[in-house]
Amino acid sequence: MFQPQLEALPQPELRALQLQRLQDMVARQYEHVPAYREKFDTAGVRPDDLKTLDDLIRFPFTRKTDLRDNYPLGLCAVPHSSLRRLHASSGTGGKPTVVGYDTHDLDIFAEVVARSLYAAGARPGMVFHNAYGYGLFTGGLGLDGGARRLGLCTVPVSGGGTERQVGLIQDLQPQVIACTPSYALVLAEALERQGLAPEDNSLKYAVLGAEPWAEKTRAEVQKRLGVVATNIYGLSEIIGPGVSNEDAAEQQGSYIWEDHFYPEIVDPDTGAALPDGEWGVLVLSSMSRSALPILRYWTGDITRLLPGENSTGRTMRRMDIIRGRSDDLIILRGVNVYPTQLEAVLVSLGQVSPHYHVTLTRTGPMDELTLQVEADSEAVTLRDEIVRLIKTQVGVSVRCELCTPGSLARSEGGKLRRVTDLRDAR
Ligand code: DLL
Repeated sequence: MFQPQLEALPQPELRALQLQRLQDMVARQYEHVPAYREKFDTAGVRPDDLKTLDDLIRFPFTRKTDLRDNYPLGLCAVPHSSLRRLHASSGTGGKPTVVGYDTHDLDIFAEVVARSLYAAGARPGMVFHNAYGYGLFTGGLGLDGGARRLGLCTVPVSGGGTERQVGLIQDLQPQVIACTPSYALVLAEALERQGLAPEDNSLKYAVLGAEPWAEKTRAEVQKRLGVVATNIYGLSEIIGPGVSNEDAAEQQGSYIWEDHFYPEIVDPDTGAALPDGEWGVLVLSSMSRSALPILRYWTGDITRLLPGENSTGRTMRRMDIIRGRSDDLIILRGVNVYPTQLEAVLVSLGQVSPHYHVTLTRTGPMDELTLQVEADSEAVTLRDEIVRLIKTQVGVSVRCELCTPGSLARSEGGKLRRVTDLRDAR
């Protein structure tokens, strides 16, 4: 552990710390953020109603629309002159979401990312190939700050320029790499094209996140890059990467750094609290942020908290992989489908590359899902096999098109949009 005294804090102390930090946060929000005061008044709650952790459910959610309605910095709880960095989401329609950090927030950011990198296998003195985008996206600079805190030597290569990345990996011999899982596969392909076997590269640990990925993809990345791959999760509204990370020796769910981020799982339709172990929407409160304290943020990410003992001695709860976003959910003729379920089927087949694209169309009242995958030949039997497996394992009928290897869009280091929904464009 990077900070054993905190990561293994006895649970009663952890709960007491969380309560105290949440109480401080709602008091600050009520006093310094008019939009929160209004939300609390509308919900009929006051800061001193938060007497136990169970009282939290009486407080309102914060949603992406709250950040947009208060664009750019209306939810900021400190004078703007104390801000030291701004990040922004790319904003898929509408205004981007801007998040501000003061010195204290940047310290927390570095601390939780350092814990994450340590859990992922990184150790001081290692060389770190950071292929997350530097810039307004929190990935590049976020991992960078944590790596410095941990004592790594960072190669800030950022996203894109795959051939150059391969050259840098060969020349600078990094042990740790961070990028999206889809980009890890692109790099694996590029290394293979150069005739480099997995054991011929220096990489040992891969820290992958920023987009949903299936467990089967982990096996693929580990095999083809010769690494131990762990999941890093986070979102800019809460801090950026480093809300949680798996332990490399365990790979059984990501530890949420619960002294800073308070997790809840709620029903996607009703918002009602769900017990540990049940799948629902992850809701997070950033308890110790000073510039942008966010209460009960509706992440839209579907996961569950993993109950039970762990093998690392940490006392913080773990979360499972993100099955998808509540708004990524494809409802196809009444069946709920997450893109990662289709991905899992493809990867299990082994004969197709794990690059795929989903297009949703509507003919009359019927929704159609067309899955494009890359395969070596126009093998009809392979196409039929994919359709059959998706029918039996996911429960939906889809159309499948085989495409020439290399023809589908690749990740350039950023997030890859795998679904095009044309159903409303009638
Ligand atoms: O993606 C922060 C990040 C950077 C995380 C680098 C990990 C590594 P945003 O751009 O605000 O922040 O996007 C946040 O991305 O709500 C999830 O839907 C998705 N996401 C992030 N990490 C994972 C993951 C960064 N490990 C949104 N698995 C989140 C699945 C993820 N989805």
